[in-house]
Amino acid sequence: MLKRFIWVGLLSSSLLGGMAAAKDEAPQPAAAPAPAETKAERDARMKWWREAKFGMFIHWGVYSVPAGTYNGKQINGIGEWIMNRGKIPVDVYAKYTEQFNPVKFNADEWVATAKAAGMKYIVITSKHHDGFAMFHSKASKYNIYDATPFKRDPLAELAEACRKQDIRLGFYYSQAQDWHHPGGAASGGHWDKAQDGDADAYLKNIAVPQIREILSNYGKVAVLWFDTSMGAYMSKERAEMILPELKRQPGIIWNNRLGGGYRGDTETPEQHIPTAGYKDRDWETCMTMNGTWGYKSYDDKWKPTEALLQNLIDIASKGGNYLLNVGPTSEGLIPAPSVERLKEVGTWMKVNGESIYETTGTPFSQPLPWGRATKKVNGDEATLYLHVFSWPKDGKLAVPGIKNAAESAYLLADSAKKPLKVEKGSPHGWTIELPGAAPDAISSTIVVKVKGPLDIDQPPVQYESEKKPAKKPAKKPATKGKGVDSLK
Ligand code: JFZ
Repeated sequence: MLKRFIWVGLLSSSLLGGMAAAKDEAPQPAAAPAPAETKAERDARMKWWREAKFGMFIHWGVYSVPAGTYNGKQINGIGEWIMNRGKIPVDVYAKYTEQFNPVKFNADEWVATAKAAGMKYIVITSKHHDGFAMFHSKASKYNIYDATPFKRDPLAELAEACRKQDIRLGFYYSQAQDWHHPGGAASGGHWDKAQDGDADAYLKNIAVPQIREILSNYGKVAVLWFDTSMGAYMSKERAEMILPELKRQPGIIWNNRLGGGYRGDTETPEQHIPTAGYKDRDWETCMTMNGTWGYKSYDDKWKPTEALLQNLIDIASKGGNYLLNVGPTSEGLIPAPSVERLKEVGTWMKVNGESIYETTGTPFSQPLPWGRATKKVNGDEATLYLHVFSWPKDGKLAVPGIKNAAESAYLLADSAKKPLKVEKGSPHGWTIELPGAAPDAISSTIVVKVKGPLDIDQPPVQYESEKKPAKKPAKKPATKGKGVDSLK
């Protein structure tokens, strides 16, 4: 009896610990589905995504009309949650559609903005938790084509622009939470009788048909980004009403937030960068540029370009992707501070993109005091990219533990590739001699070519997914808009 008690205690504390470590991700699967493809097939399917490294997240919907203010009051939390946080009645919120006329929306410009920033793919909200479809849906009139003066289908226009500019397009779809259609789930529970209804009917008549629409009517869809499974709401049976629809897009990549025990293709750490990435799992950190996903007129806590760029480099050095968000206005414009920052990121990427795209994570298991590293390994040859955030004052960059000889080294910003002197340390490591001034104020890249398999004397790395469960489960911060996916 006692034995069993201890066992249960251990089990639940390790479960909780595991959840705390993976706090932003969907609950781990009870039973993962049998792999339907070989590793080689999976690698081929994931190839473009793994090489892309950098994408644009777009949260755009009717919430851009209230833009954070309801009844003259600023509503706390992330902008796209205003209906829930403000407990706005369904019919009152639906009235915002009358004012939603984003005539300044220009799909070509949005895609060009993403492309110039160095982004390779876009993921846009086709329907967020507020239940409003940003496309011409036949399954519900509550969509931008039928319910607003705009009378256009932004997803169709974006799909066309992405095709023209060679950018991959993906859709976010809130499959469980829907605060408009009867039977949809709502974090914290329904606040309006109009939301009550049969969940299976909601799945059958709204979510599944709309997922079918977005996967059928817009050409190639590269990514399906589910969100907030709402624990028991998205049961295995309900998830399996949705899953067959994915077959409409061979090669599609989907994330770990469907629910029902399905892990999907990608982990989705949100608003943070894991300390060492995930072993054997693809992952993508999604992040806002200010404090909200959906537009809020008064949120101007913009992260400096330096932070955005160093995040991108940090993520690449850990083998992940960066899905950086913009929240366009109800006029259809990406806020100027976002555009400005994306331009600056693009300027850096033009020079340094080679050190990000198609790279894999750092070969060093320990943090480098001056910055980060990425690499490309090609058979018996490797290229190391050393990303120097803090330029050494004495002009000497210490690279610890490496045993390989450096064949050549140069600054990526130097088109002449003037060789840098690399001195061998004892017993291992290099000292690279650098010019006095950093070529880039935020991060300068040094390219080092190496022969033979990389050989570094260092302790083993500990991945995010291998972390020991905490003794005590970390208490979840009671921040608004957080902890939703882990709601059971
Ligand atoms: C979800 C959405 O609710 C939010 O509006 C936004 O779309 C974001 C990208 O995803 O937000 C979440 C989901 C899960 C957690 C936190 C916020 N979580 O598990 O901590």
